[in-house]
Amino acid sequence: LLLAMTSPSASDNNPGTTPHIQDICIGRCYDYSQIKYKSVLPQASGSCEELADKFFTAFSHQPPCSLSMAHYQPFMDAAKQALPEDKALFWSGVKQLAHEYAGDGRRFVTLEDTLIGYLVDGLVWCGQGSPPGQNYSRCPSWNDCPLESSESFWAAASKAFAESARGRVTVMTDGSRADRPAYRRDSFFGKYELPFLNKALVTSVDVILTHPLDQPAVETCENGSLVQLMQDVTARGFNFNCEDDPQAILHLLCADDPVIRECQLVT
Ligand code: C8R
Repeated sequence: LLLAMTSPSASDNNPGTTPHIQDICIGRCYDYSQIKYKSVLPQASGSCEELADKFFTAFSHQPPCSLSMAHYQPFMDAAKQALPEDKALFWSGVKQLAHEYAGDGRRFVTLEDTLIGYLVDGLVWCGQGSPPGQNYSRCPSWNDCPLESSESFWAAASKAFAESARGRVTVMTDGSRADRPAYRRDSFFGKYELPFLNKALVTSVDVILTHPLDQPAVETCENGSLVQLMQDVTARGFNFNCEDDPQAILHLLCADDPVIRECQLVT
């Protein structure tokens, strides 16, 4: 057991490409367009087979460590949807809570509520030069190489999502983490979303700063990295609003932990 735990590198345990990845994408796409988001969001122009094929082609037969964002562009173009005004929700470090709040596109729309994110969220993929063109036994980790297949995918997807946001945009982030600030210029949000918001289409950036019920607030809307976020937002010409623990989020958190002291005060 000790040997296994101290063996060469933890990344050797990385899984390879998800088996049946193309079929999963096709199935998810039909679920998305026929059932789950049928009357929630405008649909994409490409057919499900075409989208799955464009995604698969983007990384197949490519070396896993040299995949640029441009490889995914044909997929992004075919899967792109118009976003409803005031609905885009970005997040950093609070994926699950942001998705609970978004409510499958009913309250807000996250990248995973768009076809581009929905088709591949949770999947693993990487290519290889030798047949069959996909590596099903091991994909590199994000630290192994700068342009690992799925990192450049999420970078391209985040950028496309930010470019289509209109009106007020919302970003949810965590102000209680000791290991990293709520806003970082090198997070996906800081690097691929905020800089690509369209100045002519977006009016304001509304920040929801959350703090887990049992953890002290390391940062609030008035201090720490939120000050830098305000500066970065206003420098681009957008209005900036920030709210610590809005009631709606508190109620969501309390649904999971109703007896905790903080939830006794919710009226
Ligand atoms: N976004 C980025 N990364 C995403 C993602 C997504 O929608 N969906 C998944 N599954 N991932 P983080 P961040 C994966 O530190 O860096 C968009 C990637 O593996 O919690 O600011 C989204 O629109 C990535 O490493 O947040 C959101 O607004 C982690 O999950 C930001 O970018 C997310 O890392 C979130 O990116």
